Amino acid sequence: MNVLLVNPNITMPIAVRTSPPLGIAYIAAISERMGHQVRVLDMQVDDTPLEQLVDEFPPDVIGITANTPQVKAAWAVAEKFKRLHPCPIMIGGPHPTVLPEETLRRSPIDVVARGEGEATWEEFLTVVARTPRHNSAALAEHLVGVKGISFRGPSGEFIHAPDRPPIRDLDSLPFPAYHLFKKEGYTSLQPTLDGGTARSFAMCTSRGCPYRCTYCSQSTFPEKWRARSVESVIAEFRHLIHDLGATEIGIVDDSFNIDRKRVAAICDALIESGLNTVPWLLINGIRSNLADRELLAKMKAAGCKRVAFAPETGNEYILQRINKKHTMKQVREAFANAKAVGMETIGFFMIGLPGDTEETMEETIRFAIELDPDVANFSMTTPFPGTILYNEVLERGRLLMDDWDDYIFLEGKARYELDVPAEVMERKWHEAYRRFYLRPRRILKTLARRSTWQQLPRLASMAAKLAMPYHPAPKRPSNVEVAC
Ligand code: B12
Ligand code: SF4
Repeated sequence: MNVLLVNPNITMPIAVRTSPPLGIAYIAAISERMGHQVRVLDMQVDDTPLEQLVDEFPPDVIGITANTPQVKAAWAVAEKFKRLHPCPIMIGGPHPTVLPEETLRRSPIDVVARGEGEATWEEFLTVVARTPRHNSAALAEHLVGVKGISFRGPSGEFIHAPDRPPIRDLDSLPFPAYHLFKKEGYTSLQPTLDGGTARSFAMCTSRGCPYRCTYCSQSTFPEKWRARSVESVIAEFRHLIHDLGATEIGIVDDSFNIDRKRVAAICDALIESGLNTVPWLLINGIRSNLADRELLAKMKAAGCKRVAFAPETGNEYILQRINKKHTMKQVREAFANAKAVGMETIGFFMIGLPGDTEETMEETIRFAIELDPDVANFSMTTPFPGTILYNEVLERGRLLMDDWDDYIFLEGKARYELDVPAEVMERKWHEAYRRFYLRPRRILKTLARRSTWQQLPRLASMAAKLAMPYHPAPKRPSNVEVAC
């Protein structure tokens, strides 16, 4: 069959094209392993008109991925495909996993894959291959028994099959099919720090997260943490570097360092095999409570150039409220350890967490300045559907977003009101960036980086926005009932 996989476009306040999306790359690899012809349309870097695409490659089946801000674009692209070239469509990703009925109601998409998608997709392709074309009743009939999906039954009712258990043996998965993506569309993973020229790939060495932070969408995916073997991870490093010419690798695991021995063994193997010459970055925060100096030194020797930690807040009480399970002391030690071994650091902070007041947000800003990472990222706390925070806001707060398109947290707009007014969160967000980046020492440090000059227009526009005095946005109506 002709299998088409789509990453819908999304409008971000700044360009974040980095490496090919990993979820779709895995789904593509599964399709190829089954012997199908596969084409990937990453609409974030590829503007091939859909009419031209279906002429060149008429799909027998389409798979679409969607996080929350992408979901409306996903519905729109599905509509268009159903008009141009009707065929069965399955969607997966963090948003439809949490709200499958919404997608079935608001789009012509036939099936939602909830959670990890590889095995579900494999079974779906088998079902599609044996179902007569344009026969949706037969498709629904054949889908009975497939785990981890939601779809409509014969009389339009929603059917939610039981969850699919997490994939136990991650080594059994093929490597992501990066050869199907347009390499020239992607930049360095962290262009603000590295310029835009690296050939970058994302890699996932383990899946799942045993923590349950109240604001995090991963807490809606399997709790069980599973890891690939050291051999499998090294084989993928080798493949990315030798076959695909990777000059940078970004590890996206949710909990990369929860098994210290495994990380040490991966590092030893990278050093022994000489693969430690290509830099790798931890683009998702690793656990601060498990980042001892010895381990970080080994990671540095194995090629790890930069590590991210997620202190989130500078207040112990808020840390407990969000169930972060680390302390500020552990965060201080983690940053000190990383700096001591010569690694660059990124700190993820959140403004407007539940329980935050003007004073605690001030503590967060001061903590960021004290830790002084190479990059501090201040996110406006955004309640994603399915999270504990989302439910708390619906119960006793006010959502300030009209649409799923608004679920982007790179901008300084408050997303909800719970304990403090939106204006205060927005002012503190602006202040956080201004006070962190516009310190004389920090300005000199930024000017000394080569990437600053390579990324000058982007940085200048960001700096101009942040240097402007803060003006509160006009008051917005509450939309608690209709989140989108
Ligand atoms: C790396 C990453 C990024 C990178 C992306 C780089 C890249 N090359 O893709 C960057 C930094 C650009 C980024 C940006 C954003 N991200 Co991000 N990101 C991640 C991260 C850490 C890893 C993603 C990943 O590769 N996962 C591994 C793959 C294998 O998993 P997967 O994508 O979920 O795919 C599996 C299933 O979902 C399913 N599936 C997915 N698609 C499909 C399709 C079909 C047909 C099927 C059958 C199955 C299926 O099967 C896949 C394989 O099992 C995740 C956290 C996480 N652990 O997933 C957050 C995460 C996806 N990001 C998130 C968010 C919010 C964003 C932003 C919106 C943040 C913002 N700034 O506002 C932007 C959106 C940017 C965009 N363009 O879409 C949230 C999404 C929450 C939600 N409800 O939508 C997550 C879950 C983080 C979190 N814990 O909250 N992100
Ligand atoms: S924020 Fe990190 S540690 Fe917390 S649940 Fe999400 S992935 Fe796990």
